[in-house]
Amino acid sequence: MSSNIGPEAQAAYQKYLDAGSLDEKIKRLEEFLSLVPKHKATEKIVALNRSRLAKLKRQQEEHKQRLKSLGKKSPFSIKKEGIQVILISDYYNPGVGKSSILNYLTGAAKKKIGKFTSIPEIGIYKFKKIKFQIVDMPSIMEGASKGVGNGKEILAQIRSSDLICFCIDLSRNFENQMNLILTELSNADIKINIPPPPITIEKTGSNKIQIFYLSSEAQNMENMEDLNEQIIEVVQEAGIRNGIVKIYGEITLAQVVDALTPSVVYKDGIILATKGDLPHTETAYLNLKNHYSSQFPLIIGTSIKKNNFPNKFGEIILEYLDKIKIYTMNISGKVAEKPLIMDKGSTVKDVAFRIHKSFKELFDYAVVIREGARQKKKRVGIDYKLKDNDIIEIHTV
Ligand SMILES: Nc1nc2c(ncn2[C@@H]2O[C@H](COP(=O)(O)OP(=O)(O)OP(=O)(O)O)[C@@H](O)[C@H]2O)c(=O)[nH]1
Ligand SMILES: [Mg+2]
Repeated sequence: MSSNIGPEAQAAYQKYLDAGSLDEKIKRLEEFLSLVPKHKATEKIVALNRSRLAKLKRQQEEHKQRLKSLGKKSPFSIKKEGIQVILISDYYNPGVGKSSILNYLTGAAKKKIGKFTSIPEIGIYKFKKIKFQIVDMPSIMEGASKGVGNGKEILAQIRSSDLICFCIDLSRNFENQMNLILTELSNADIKINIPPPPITIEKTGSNKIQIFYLSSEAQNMENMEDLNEQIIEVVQEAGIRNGIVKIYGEITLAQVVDALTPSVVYKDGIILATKGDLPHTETAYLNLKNHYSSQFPLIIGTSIKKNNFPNKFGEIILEYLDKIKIYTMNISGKVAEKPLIMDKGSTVKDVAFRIHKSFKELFDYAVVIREGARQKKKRVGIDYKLKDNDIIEIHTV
C-alpha cells in the first residue's frame, strides 16, 4: 500500500485485511475508503478498492437473497401493481403530509393521517384507467442506510419503485429535509435524476477483458491508454476475469466502478412540496425551486388542506417518466379503454411485441389513428414511431 494515503487509512486497511466475516470486511473497507484522501494520486487506489467492495457486497446480497427465500413475508415487501410511486420524507419532524396525499389520491389510510406511519400504507390511484400504486413510506431517519428505523427495508423498496416523490414540508427548513433524504439515498447507492453511465459489462468465456469504445465521444477521451489499463484493473478487481466492456460515451473511472457495483441504481425523483397554505410557504417554495431545480426538473407545490394538487397528476408522472399511452383497436373497430404504457420513441414493432410475441412474426401492416394529424388515419409499417394517445390496429398475415 503506498504511503500517500495517510496513517489512519493504512490502519483501517490493516483492519480490513484482518477482518473475519464478510460483513466485517465490508464495514472495514468502507471505513478505509472514507479515510483515504481523495485526489489524483489516490484515484486508482480508491477505484480498485471500491471495485473490491462491490464484489464483497455482491456476495453479501446473494447471501441475503438466499436467507430471504427461506424467510417469511414482511409488511415492507410490497407486491408491485401498475406504476409504483413512492412517497418519502425525513424524520426530523414527522407529519410532512404523506398520508394526507395518499388519502387524497386513493382514499386509502384515512385513519393514519396525523398519526405516525410506521409500516407502508398503499393505495391505488387511477388516471385514465392507468393504475398507479401509491406507497406511503414511514419517514426516513438519520442512519437509515445503516438500518436505523427499518431503513434497509424502506431503501430496498425505493430501489424497485418507478418514481420517488420527495415530500417536503414548506413550513419547515427544506434544506434539512432534503439533505437528510439525499444523504441516506446516496449512502444506499441510489442515484437520483442522473442517467446511468454509458457502459455495459458482460462476462464471457474468453480469456481476457476486451474494451470497445463505441462512439466518437468515447473514442476521443483524454488519457485513453491510462484509462484503458485502469478499467481492466477495476473490472478484474470486481471478480470478472473474462468479459466484454462496451463504452458508449465519455466516462470516468468512478462511473465504471458504479457500473460494477450491483447496489447502484438510477431512479427518477420529483419534489412534492406540502402545506402550501401555511404562512410564509410561498417564499419557501420559491427558495426550494431556486435551490433544487437543477437536480429536480419537477417541483410541485401542493396543499391538501386547500385541495390544491395537480388534477392531472397521472399525466404529469407519465410525461416525467418518458412514457406514452397507446390504445389498441381490434378488427371490429373497438378501441381498448385501457392504454398500453410504452417508452417514448416506441415503434409499432414494440407494441406488437408487447401484445404477443407471435404478433411480431406474423405482422403484415398496422393502421394508426392520430388525432390532430394532417392525415388522421394512416397505414404504416413495423418501424413506424408512435406518439402519445395514438390508436393502433395491427393486421397479421
Ligand atoms: N396546513 C396543512 N396541514 C396539512 C396538510 N397536509 C397535511 N397536513 C396536516 O399535517 C399533519 C400530518 O399529516 P400526515 O399526512 O399524517 O403526515 P405524514 O407525512 O403521513 O406523517 P408521518 O406518517 O408521521 O411521517 C396532519 O395533521 C395533517 O392534517 C396541508 O396541505 N396543509
Ligand atoms: Mg403518515
